[in-house]
Amino acid sequence: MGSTEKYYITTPIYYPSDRLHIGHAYTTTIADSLARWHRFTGKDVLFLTGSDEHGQKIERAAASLGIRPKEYVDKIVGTFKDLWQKYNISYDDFVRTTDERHHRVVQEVFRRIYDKGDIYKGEYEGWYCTPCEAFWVENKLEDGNCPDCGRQVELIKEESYFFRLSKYADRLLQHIEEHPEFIQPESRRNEMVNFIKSGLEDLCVSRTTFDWGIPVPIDDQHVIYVWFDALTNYLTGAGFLQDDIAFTKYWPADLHLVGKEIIRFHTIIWPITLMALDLPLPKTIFGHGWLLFDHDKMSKSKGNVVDPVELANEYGVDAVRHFLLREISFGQDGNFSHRALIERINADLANDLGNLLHRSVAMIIRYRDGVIPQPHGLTDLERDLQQLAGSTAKDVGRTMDDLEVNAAISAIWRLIARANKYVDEAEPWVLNKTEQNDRLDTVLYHLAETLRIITLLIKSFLPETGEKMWVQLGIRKELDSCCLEDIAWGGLEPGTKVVKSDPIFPRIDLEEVLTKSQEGSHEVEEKQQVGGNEMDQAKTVGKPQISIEDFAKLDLRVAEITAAEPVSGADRLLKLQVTIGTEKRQIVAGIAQHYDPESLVGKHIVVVANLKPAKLRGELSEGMLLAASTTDSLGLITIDRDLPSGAQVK
Ligand code: ME8
Repeated sequence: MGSTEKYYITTPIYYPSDRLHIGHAYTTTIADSLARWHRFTGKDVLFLTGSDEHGQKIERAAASLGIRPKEYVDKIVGTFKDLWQKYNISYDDFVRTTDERHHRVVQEVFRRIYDKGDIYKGEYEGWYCTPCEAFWVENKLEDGNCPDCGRQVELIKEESYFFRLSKYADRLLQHIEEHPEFIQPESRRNEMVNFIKSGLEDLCVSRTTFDWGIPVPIDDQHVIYVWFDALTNYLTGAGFLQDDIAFTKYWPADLHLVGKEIIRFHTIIWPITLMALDLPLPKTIFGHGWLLFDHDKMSKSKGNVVDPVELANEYGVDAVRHFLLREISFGQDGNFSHRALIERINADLANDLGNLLHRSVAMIIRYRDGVIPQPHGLTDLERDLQQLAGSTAKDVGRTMDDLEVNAAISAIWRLIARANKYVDEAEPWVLNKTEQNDRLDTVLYHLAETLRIITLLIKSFLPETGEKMWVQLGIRKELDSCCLEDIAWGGLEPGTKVVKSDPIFPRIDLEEVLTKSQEGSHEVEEKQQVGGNEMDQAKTVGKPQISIEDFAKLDLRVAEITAAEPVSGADRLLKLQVTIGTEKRQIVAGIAQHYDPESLVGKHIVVVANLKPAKLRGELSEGMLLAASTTDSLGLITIDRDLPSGAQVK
């Protein structure tokens, strides 16, 4: 009994001083993926988030609207919960610092430390940054402003209770030295060690000049300092003084995930509070980097705050989650832009993952009536794929343990890329045409089984996508009931019937979206000038030379093939539906003997877009695709980067 390993993970509790932005969603999505992954590996997870509702900042925000603080926070906290629901954040508990249970814990913590003699009464005279709710001594200010946020500080002078941080400085340094995993990443550990070595002042832990806070239990003229109150939420959420069994099980926390600007509070005030209470310290405090907007810090005053709700409504929750998890090297600052988001969606989700699923399911339907066949003998191709599927699961486990979330996603995408390559190498359409039935069975099974494993790996990061993929694979067992052991190769039962659905991630027309948005107005189309000298030296291979003006008459464009089918009665022709930017066209091409229609969908090819339309075997052809050919072979001209359809070829 009780042998299940536990994992206790927390996010910061956010200030309800405003609506949350994409930066808050960043921290919470990472924490959610870690929580989901650890549950998947069989651990008993406690995932905590919440809201930090007291303090001068909130009191002022409410006053500016002429309402009481509680009324104000109640409204905003509702928007937090809606946001987390939208982002499928699987938190187990949400602590509001205005909760009665928390109130009791904070007062008791204060009382115990006071009784021990580590909190004493004095007078504070110094600086205070209200946006950060932080005290500063004069010599730490930068140009007279808050060194953390650069904003104006206020001089305050009031009676206060002080917490003897200085008494614990050496013990804390020793703990940091002996536990390299305690503060991560390493750069932040070094910063904190230097900070502590420069000398810790005792900390003011009460205020008297406003009253929106938890009263000091021994002196109701004072309210408890908001950070002392807020940090204690991690004890409240674990059941401290309320549920001894839960608390014994979950404490200490395994991971406090926070942004780098609040690592100081978490690695100095918080561990010293726990030392004063004789409680064990959390295993790891990770201070991640900031998400910037177009390389600039997001802030309300700059008007560049990205709303996570609008983003999810526009692109889908998993598209945004994927971007946040994959794009930013965990621990470092990262950048958000609409262009980067759309490029990720198109490249990773629509192209790599979406196409793999779509064409695999389509081929199983087309060649095997939708029934996943029994595999037969293996070739090196299958052995390679199976081996990569196995090592990917291990890589994801290792990188998640090392808190390298973006590396975990990259590992999954390497498997997706390998599976796409496997389709091209195994050429199921050729196997079908040449009736190599056993081999086709093996290939189709391997595709479906790889997709099953990808689904199990992906579901911690992109939960809605995982569900959609599971439905298409037709697997009966509930996805939610699957665990790490189910990842072993061969779990997919032959005979399972797949279900055809729409593509899970339609491509987004980047140029269209960008020209609509403000960001797009900065994007000036680059016109490349080809120097005359270079052209003079051009040699022609078989045809007479042409001028650059002759060449410029051709409107060559990137087109995406969205559907392909044979033309009845014409064994050399395929009828392709393509998109060129926003325009849909039909092109008839003589490539049927070289390409199976199924293998073409999703490809980005080059077409002559201004060729006069013509009819071929009664079918309208509005353009011509470019291909290289010899007498017995033909290859389409494709694009080696992810460029949107409609892009000019010149
Ligand atoms: O600091 N990029 O709350 P807060 C990445 N109440 N993460 C960001 C971000 C950005 N641009 N902006 C915000 C507080 N965050 C206190 C915490 S905990 C006991 C008390 C995330 O509402 C990041 O996790 O200001 C950061 O630490 C947190 O939101 C700050 O949220």
